[in-house]
Amino acid sequence: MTDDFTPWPPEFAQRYRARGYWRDRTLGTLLDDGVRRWPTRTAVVDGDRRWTYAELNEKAIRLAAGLRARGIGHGDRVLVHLPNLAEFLSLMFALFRNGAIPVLALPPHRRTEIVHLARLATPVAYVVASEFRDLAHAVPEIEHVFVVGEPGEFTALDDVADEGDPGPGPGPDDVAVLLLSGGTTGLPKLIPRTHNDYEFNLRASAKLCGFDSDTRYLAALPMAHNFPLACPGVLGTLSAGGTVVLCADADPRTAFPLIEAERVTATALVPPLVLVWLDAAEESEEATADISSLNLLQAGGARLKAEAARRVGPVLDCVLQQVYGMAEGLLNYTRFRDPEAIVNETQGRPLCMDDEVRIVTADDEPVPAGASGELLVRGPYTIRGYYRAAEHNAAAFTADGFYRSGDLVRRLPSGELVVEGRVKDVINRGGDKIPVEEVENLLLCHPAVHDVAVVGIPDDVMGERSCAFVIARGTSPTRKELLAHLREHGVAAFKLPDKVRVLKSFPRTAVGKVDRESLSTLEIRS
Ligand code: J2J
Repeated sequence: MTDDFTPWPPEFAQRYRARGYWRDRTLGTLLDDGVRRWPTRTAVVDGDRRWTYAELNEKAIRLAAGLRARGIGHGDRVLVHLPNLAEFLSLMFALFRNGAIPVLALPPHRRTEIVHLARLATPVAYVVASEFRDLAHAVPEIEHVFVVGEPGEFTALDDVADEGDPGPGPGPDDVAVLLLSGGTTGLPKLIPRTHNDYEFNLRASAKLCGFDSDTRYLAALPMAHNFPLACPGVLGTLSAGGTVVLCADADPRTAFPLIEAERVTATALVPPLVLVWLDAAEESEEATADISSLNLLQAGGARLKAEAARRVGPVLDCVLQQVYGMAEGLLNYTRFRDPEAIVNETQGRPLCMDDEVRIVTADDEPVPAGASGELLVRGPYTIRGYYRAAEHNAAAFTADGFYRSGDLVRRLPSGELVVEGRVKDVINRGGDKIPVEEVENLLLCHPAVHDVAVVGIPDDVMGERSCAFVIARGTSPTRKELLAHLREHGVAAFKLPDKVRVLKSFPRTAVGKVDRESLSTLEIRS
């Protein structure tokens, strides 16, 4: 694995062990406490299916054995493309035990993303929900296709489960999961998280958030994302002996009745959904379900406006926690005891004392106290390199191992961070990250597009929406044509430009680059 993964230097690894961050446990053992102490307690609720800890564990072990019987084991990659289904969890624990590495595609991903992930990770198996199982035809090089639900011409995941030995399993410094980066320029990168670092990530997060065996966590966001997966998310909940309640989507009409029925205590949302929940709770006071069991609402993935933050307590009658995180590692949380102004107006402070955060100028010099600059970070759960990306890593990390987040932040004297913008070419559309270059390259393949710049435009609800500025080749293309073109390539719907504007030429910066900032203001003024 060493070509694919950049380990922490030995002196750091030693320190992280000595301080108790790394416990040399693998994620497969995470369920063990629950199984030992509360075998009959409910681990996961998915519609009318309820699995106890013992059942979830047994399913995971049988699946791990079945995968091994098919030759899938330690170090192999398995591309996982599932919405919030209970099988997502049995599969994750099966892979954690068996040593094969889940590569977590997001549910909205389509052909372009799946083909890219397959090329990058060279998986031996694709586990896909029946609703998008046809995508398997786009990646014929993947040997096994396992389907959750109606398998059609493929194998049902249920049929993989087997008696037998799940195999020796991985070591604690092995890669446990490959997460998708939302933070990088160009094509999406894969983020190798080890058992040791991810176990710390979710354990420390669960502790900070007070998760215990009474926690009933609603997975409203797709679990394939780091935030609902491990911050503390579903894995943090299961490590604490709580119950995970799966939600097909985060619409209040789906989520509120579930909160009432399952007495949900905690959940995580992106800011646009916080607004939707606030409006739903305010508008239909009588008709709405009783969501009084909800104690904690985490908001993260994009900047939550202070006005929205202030409404959460009074309207939803729960505690708000802002989470500024990244799949690459660093997590910042506001704390329960923080004054209201901190909770409403900042994105919190680092999870761990050994998260080393530097805020720097474009020349990598530290900014004066309180000034804004790019956040660089290293620490016990922040990666030292992307997977199979040597060239990109040289730019994305400093020589001494700090990850360049691309985020512009400033630090308050009290230590909290405020996210003010970014230096990377990514549009944050309400928490969904749009890699600008990827979309531009697809649009450039359209015959009527001579040149294109995809730019983020400020938006009250989403934070940002995307606008494609196009210089036409011949007749100007319409938005409809361009969207049809992108759909034909099969890209996640959140990457489709919200607007298209045709220009004669692009404004340029002094060095001749496309001036994205003036494009953005051009659209605001129009
Ligand atoms: C502003 N920008 C934010 C916030 C993330 C918890 C929460 C979020 C993510 C996540 C995550 C933000 N305010 N509160 O993995 O565990 C932007 C930043 C950051 C990028 C990372 C978690 N919270 N962001 O969103 O890997 O730009 O992770 O660098 O998808 O989202 O995106 P991603």
